[in-house]
Amino acid sequence: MDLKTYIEKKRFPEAVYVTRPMMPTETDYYSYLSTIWQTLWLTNEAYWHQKFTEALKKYLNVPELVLFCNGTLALLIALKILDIKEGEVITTPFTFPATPHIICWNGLTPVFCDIQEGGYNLDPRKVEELITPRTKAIMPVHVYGIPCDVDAFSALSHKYALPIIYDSAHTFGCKYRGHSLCSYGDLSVLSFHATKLFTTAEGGALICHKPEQAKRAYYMKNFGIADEETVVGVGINGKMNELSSAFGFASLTKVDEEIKKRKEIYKLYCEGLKDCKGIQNVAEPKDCDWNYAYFPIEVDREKYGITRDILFKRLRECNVIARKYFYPLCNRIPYYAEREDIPKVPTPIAEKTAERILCLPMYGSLPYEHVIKICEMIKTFPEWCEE
Ligand code: T4K
Repeated sequence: MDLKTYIEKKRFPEAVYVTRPMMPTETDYYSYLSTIWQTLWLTNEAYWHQKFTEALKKYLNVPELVLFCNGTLALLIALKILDIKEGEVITTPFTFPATPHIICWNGLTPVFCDIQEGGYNLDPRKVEELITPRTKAIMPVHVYGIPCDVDAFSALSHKYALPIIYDSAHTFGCKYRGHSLCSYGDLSVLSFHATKLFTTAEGGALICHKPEQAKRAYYMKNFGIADEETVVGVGINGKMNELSSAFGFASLTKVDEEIKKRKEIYKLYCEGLKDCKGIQNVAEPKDCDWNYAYFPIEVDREKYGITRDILFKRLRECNVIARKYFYPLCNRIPYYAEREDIPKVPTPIAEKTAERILCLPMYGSLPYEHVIKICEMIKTFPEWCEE
């Protein structure tokens, strides 16, 4: 059999995407929508916004939570409420571009620091080496919902009096040492985008500990308006609407079940790939109730026989839409690479990881047979795929 015949034989008839959203039941959602039709309140912190905020606070067990129309605006405002006028924010290049972008939107300079060896998160020891009087904050990302070294970042925060803002976009449902992962740090931001484990189509939330910070964030996401005749400062429109809030409220009861299903899929992948030389998957993080939001693998070309990019291409040909989260690295994006004021810090671990990473399909409704077939494909590709 030649490669073409092999692919034709193996190909899924329909695309198997990297993720699919967890939807509320139609009955729940439609019944909740009737409130919107009755009241004609579509946005501006109405009924579902309030219900959803309270339900989320309870589910996540966090003191203060402010809803947003997406995670990026929540990140933008998180930095904004700290009132940093100029300087640098140390962050990771191994993230979605939203992370460094919002540092720039705040008029600040991102400094990209390398990630941990054998991990995906910002390395606190390397961060410490980059701290200077220009450093104003640290913004780590809990990549794939894997907890950052929160103790080390907290120690840095105390030692240098620097706020820690976690990009917790991937962490919904993760608990670390018994607490929601998004409750760590000074400020923390969740994303509820359609590709996330828990979604409101577009959406996000800022988690903080101080009521006055929540209040500032609330004003800032609402044009700086405090009441009909009072504008307390410059704001933006970052509000979540009623349709999204009701969607989130209706989905909340399904999250734990979704995580359970993903855990089974995680186990199936681990079993299916365990004897596959050169393919390494992520171990469950310690002290963590994980959310299994992603299933990243790393491809070691020497041991596996073909590169990540060839594997990616072959999977595409077979209708498996795996994704290179996160390639290219943010410090390789021309805008950042060419900005002369951004220190050119070597990030060899992140470089290596970005060349090897591939996220396989992972979502609760992914059929087990698909997982088994994808594992078989990955195991047998090197025999069939010349570079
Ligand atoms: N920080 C981090 C670390 C992040 O990962 C993100 C977002 C943010 C901050 C910003 O948060 P938000 O402002 O977005 O709330 C996606 C998302 O657009 C992005 O939200 C996410 N990270 C990033 C990791 O992934 P794409 O370009 O991969 O999305 P797309 O449209 O290619 O979708 C991927 C797959 O998901 C599709 O192949 C099929 C499935 N899908 C997607 C959509 C939109 C669906 O089944 N239904 C859908 O409606 O960026």
